[in-house]
Amino acid sequence: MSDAAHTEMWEKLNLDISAHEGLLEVLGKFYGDIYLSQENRLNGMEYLDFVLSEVHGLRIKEIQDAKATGKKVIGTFCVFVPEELTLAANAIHVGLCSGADAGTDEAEKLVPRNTCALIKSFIGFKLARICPFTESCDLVVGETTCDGKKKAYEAFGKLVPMHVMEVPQTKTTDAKQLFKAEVLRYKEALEELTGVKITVENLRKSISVVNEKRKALQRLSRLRAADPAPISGRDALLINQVSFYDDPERFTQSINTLCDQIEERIAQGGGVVPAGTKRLLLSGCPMAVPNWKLPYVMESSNAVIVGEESCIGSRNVRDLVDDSADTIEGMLDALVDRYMKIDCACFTPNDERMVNVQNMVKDLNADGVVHYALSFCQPYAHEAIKLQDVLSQKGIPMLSVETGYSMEDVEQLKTRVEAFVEMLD
Ligand code: BJ8
Repeated sequence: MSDAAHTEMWEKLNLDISAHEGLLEVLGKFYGDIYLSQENRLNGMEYLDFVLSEVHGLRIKEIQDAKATGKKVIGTFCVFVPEELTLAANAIHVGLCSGADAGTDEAEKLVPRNTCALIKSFIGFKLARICPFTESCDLVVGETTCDGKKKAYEAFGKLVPMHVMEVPQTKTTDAKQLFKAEVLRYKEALEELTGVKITVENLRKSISVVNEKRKALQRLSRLRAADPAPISGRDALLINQVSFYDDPERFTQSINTLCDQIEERIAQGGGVVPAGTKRLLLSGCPMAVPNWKLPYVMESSNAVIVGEESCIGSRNVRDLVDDSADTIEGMLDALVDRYMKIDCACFTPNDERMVNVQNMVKDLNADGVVHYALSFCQPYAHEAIKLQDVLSQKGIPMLSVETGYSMEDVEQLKTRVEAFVEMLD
């Protein structure tokens, strides 16, 4: 696509062209510094580089072409919104990034200043008119997870067409029934929006598509247990980020090809860093594009990230949907069972997460955990204290970090992470 064609498409989407250009420029520079400067990257990463370079270009063009044929686009902020239902209704499911500061001053007129950067970001992106994904959405689906999000959707719902799913805060039988009713309500909203009835056939197909995507990501995760680490944490995070907005079947195929290359590299004893490099598990809040600050700091501190215990990581990938049901009712139950296994800090209690982090440390041979909470995120800040306690009883070192999207604290973070890595020796 030519630059002029890009601009014409963005104008049709009512983007603020000069603000959007500024965003792409910063993103390109950031990507060059953090990603393209890496050594020993696998050839398969070229696919990810291409997807990212065209994320506001070709992918948006594909989406606009699909919309012209009548397809609808659903935007989401949380892994609780079942992609399987969206795809069964022949709609496109995209995660709306929220990983950079933009339009913050305007956003702070709608939500309190002490709101996490992720929430301010999705409001700011909309107000600043710089996200072609947000502008392409026919429906944005929110969810009642943390207080910050559920209250922010009241203001956000005035800016975009919005559907809010109620996500319970416990995992009792009654809570599961409530979530099932919400899954049903989402199914009905999709059917009304798209005019497509969700049937056993189309839901079976979409469950398979999403399971295959998760299996490819599980495969990638398992391969990262090797020492030397065959892929950097930054690249693995990017793969997980891209999984939220690329076409799912194309994505699965590309990641399986990449995994073939990783297997070859492991068989030859190769890696992205020398064997014995300190291995860290990154755990906590989701990291949306282009929130790469902390991974960059960690991997510039003589360490490599071997897993992401996060919604842009294991929390979105760990569990598959049981595909054995052959009625809509059975399939919806299977979806509810799978989604209610998500160990988000919004649940209380949320003891599964404590166990899952320890399992990841063991399975990925991690030397320590860096816990990441976005500033002003209550749920993950609370769980950081609990996790530190649980891990210290098991002799697993943990560093607790609270930060936002600004780059002001990079040096300070680097000093802390370097000291932590040295201590692992
Ligand atoms: S399932 S982690 S994607 S809610 S960082 S907005 S929690 S104050 S993102 Fe999340 Fe779904 Fe849970 Fe995952 Fe609130 Fe915290 Fe901000 Fe957060």
